[in-house]
Amino acid sequence: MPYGPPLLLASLNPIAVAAGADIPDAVTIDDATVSRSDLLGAATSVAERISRADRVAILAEPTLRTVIAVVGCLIAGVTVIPVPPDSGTAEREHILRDSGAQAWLGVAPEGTDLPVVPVRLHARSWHTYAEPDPSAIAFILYTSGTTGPPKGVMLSRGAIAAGLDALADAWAWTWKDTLVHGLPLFHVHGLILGLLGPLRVGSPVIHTGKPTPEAYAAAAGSLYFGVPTVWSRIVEKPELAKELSKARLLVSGSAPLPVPVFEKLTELTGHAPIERYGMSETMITLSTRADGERRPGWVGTPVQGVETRLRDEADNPVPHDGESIGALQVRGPMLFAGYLNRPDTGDWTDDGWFRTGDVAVIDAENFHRIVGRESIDLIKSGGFRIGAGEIETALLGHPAVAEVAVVGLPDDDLGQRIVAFIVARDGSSDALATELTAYVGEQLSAHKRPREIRFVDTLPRNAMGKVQKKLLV
Ligand code: MLC
Ligand code: AMP
Repeated sequence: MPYGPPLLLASLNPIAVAAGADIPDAVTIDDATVSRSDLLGAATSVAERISRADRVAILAEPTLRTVIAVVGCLIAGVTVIPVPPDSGTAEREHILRDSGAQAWLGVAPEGTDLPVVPVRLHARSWHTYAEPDPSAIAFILYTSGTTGPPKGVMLSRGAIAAGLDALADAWAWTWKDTLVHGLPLFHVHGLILGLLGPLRVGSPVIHTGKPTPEAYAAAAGSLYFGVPTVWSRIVEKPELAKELSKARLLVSGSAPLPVPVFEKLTELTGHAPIERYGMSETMITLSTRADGERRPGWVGTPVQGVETRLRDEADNPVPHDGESIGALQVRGPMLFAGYLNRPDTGDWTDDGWFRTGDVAVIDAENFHRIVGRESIDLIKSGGFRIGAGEIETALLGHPAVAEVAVVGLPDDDLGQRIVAFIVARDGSSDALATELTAYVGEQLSAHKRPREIRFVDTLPRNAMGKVQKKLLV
């Protein structure tokens, strides 16, 4: 019973849903399961309420209400701005101001100035809407750059459809799968792949709330998504990891999967994990395949429709010889439509390739290995992308902080952990470190809090006065 495009959420095709008594349930989340019919009815009721809006903000808690709100917007053609539920005041205000969100849909944070449109779980409507144009922007996802506040990545419906179809092809993902994950619903991984993917392909999805080893083992799915931190926590609990041997495919992405974790997972589950590489800006462009080689430390070949190339510092081609390192550039139908309000960020080449900011190696079989990031100021911690500049700006807002430099240091669990080197104005103390950590959480969001604060007398600077972060890492 395959579903097909042209609808972005093909498995919610109203005719198929009305006809299909044997269609599997759509989404299990927050201990509630919703059928495709109930999801379509509730989301269409949301669509009726908001169809005159252009852009709405959704506090992206992992709940049924969030799912219904997102689907309602996609039915009505209203752009969604997912807001991290734990975002602090500065980050949330920036997202709302920059995006021009007109209302909160569903739950709203206390003290908001915007109107709040409720999402009623039991309301139903069977009105039908025309499918919006593929160029319409479905989501504006806020993601960190090296400096400044997060930028709004505009993803069109057409890009999302192309990106999901490429993954269905690479992973042989069909409606017969059951996807399991517990990732946040405000980034590409958890939201676009992990929620829209199943709603396009037609496979049920079980969201576990948090991506714990216990919840993954208990969920009994066929397809699992996780960031490397999730997989490394799973292999530390061999009895739980073994439960995943019943699955078809384990997929890792958002950050480098350490080779020992790849090997341990293979040993415990009998499945060599699929690794795939992507960005908020590009969705997933590289992946190993369900029917192909899986090589520890490598992220596979370009997915359907994607081309890649390597460039050196003088913009000359770098050979694809499995050893030479170059800046990775990509192009393909799943790329974003630009950063909102920032037309000239210089991330595109004149001939239309996107500069990923990652450095990579490509071999003769077109297999890719991600070597690292060009900038020391982009940190990946637990799969979250975090700009050092954003945390530094937040910390400089605290009266006790004279100077600060934030870096990512290697961490077995998180890949990198955020460490802030601080020159304090009036002496340092453990209490001040705790206060500063909490202060970042109040301004930004929980995962942007430094894990460690190191008080120093001075920061290493070059002759120009610029902090030399390489000396700190
Ligand atoms: C965390 N804690 C802190 C702290 N940081 N306490 C004090 N100071 C700090 N700095 C607390 C937490 O609040 C929590 O407390 C406890 O420590 C454990 O925190 P943790 O180690 O962060 O674990 P957890 O909260 O479980 O988070 C790990 C994780 C999370 C893997 C679940 O990092 C995660 O969801 N990552 C997914 C990121 C993601 O989806 N990225 C995709 C981007 S899209 P308590 O009390 O709450 O237990 C993308 C494109 C692509 O990259 O390619 O996919
Ligand atoms: P984000 O914008 O949060 O999507 O982060 C994108 C960044 O995550 C990329 O530019 C890479 O640096 C990193 N990344 C994503 N997937 C992988 C992977 N499989 N291996 C290594 N790095 C990855």
